[in-house]
Amino acid sequence: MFGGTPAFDSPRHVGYPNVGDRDRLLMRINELLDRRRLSNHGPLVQEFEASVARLLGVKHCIAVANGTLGLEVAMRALDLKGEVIVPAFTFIATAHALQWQQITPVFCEVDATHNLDPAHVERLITPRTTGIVGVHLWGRGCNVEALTDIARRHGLKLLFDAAHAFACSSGGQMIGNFGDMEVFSFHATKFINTFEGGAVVTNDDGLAARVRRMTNFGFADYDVVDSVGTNGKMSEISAAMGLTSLESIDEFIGQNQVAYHHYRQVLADVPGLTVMAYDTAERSNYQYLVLEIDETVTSISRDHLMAMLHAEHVLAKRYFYPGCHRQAPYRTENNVSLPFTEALCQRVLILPTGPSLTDEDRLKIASLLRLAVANGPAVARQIQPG
Ligand code: T4K
Repeated sequence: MFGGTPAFDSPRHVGYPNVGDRDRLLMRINELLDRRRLSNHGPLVQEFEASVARLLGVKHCIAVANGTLGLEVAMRALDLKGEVIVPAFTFIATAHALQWQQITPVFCEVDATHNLDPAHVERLITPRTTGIVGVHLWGRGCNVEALTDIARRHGLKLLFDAAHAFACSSGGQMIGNFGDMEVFSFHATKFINTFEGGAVVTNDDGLAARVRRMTNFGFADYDVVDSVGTNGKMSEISAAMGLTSLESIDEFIGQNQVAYHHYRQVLADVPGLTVMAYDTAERSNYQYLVLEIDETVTSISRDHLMAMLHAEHVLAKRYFYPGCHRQAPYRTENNVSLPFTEALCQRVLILPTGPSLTDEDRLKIASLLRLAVANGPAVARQIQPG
């Protein structure tokens, strides 16, 4: 940033993928090639679905092509329409999945947990509201109890976007068992990945049957179509990756946990930076290192810190800036004001994680942040506006 060479000679990413045992993966790929069964609910997808259901203790798992499609299909299976309440602080896919089906996303505040604020949810309910979509952000469970109670009292459907929360628990129960349905993402950057992929899980037999049919063009039988459907199927090669990833799940969690605690330790003395905590009473996948920056202490903004890190090839991300309600498709002239979310969007920074990041890398990233905070105004002056 000051004219020297960057601190890292190659980029350090948020979401560098976990890959399990390569030989096991290649063996599965060779076998599926020999079988010539590449898609259409083949043996690997069936095995993957059974493994996910077993791990979560949930009755049904339907593997899908990606998490966004899983959300769309789940919303349709639940017959959501009109207005649906959704957090503004989430990946844009949560909102798009509604809008894509002409359902109006009604953006709601999150609270200090970064998850839906139940009191605000209740205030947003109108006669047009048909459901609530909670997001277990960063793998930390929503206030499931309060949301379930609100949904029950108002006769609303309750869906959870659990894209971040695979292998996490809430109130001691595995995420996947809450609401009417939950949807996971197995995108490359997720804790368990299938290259691209996702899963809809539920304990409701009827909903599971609907989702399965919808993801297979509405086929009820060999050549009988009884409803409108789409192609949401996961491929065999994706399931091969998923099954291989699942075999290393304990290793992935262990590595993430070690990295998380190391980050906490090396960042502890940097004033104004708080590392988001995971509840030790719950199961967590420790996939995200979420920093909150208090600019009144650091005297350098989150954006300037991020620009400094980028200049040093540390590709930190400001998820989910500026909030879904402020992205072009959802921005209106009388934009809804969500002050807590908007403030959060100014102070959150996600640091690189993943298997390739070493102790030395984390130490170096912490020193860069320490240096920038100690020299806030000078560093900020060095950064081009915008
Ligand atoms: N709901 C929530 C709450 C979500 O967070 C997401 C997805 C969804 C729903 C939808 O699920 P999917 O339809 O995606 O299954 C990423 C991911 O693309 C997205 O899946 C994820 N959330 C979101 C939070 O993050 P970007 O645009 O921030 O990052 P991306 O994909 O460019 O990857 C980040 C970094 O990871 C890259 O700079 C490089 C590294 N990377 C990425 C890929 C794909 C690799 O090293 N290798 C790779 O193969 O969206």
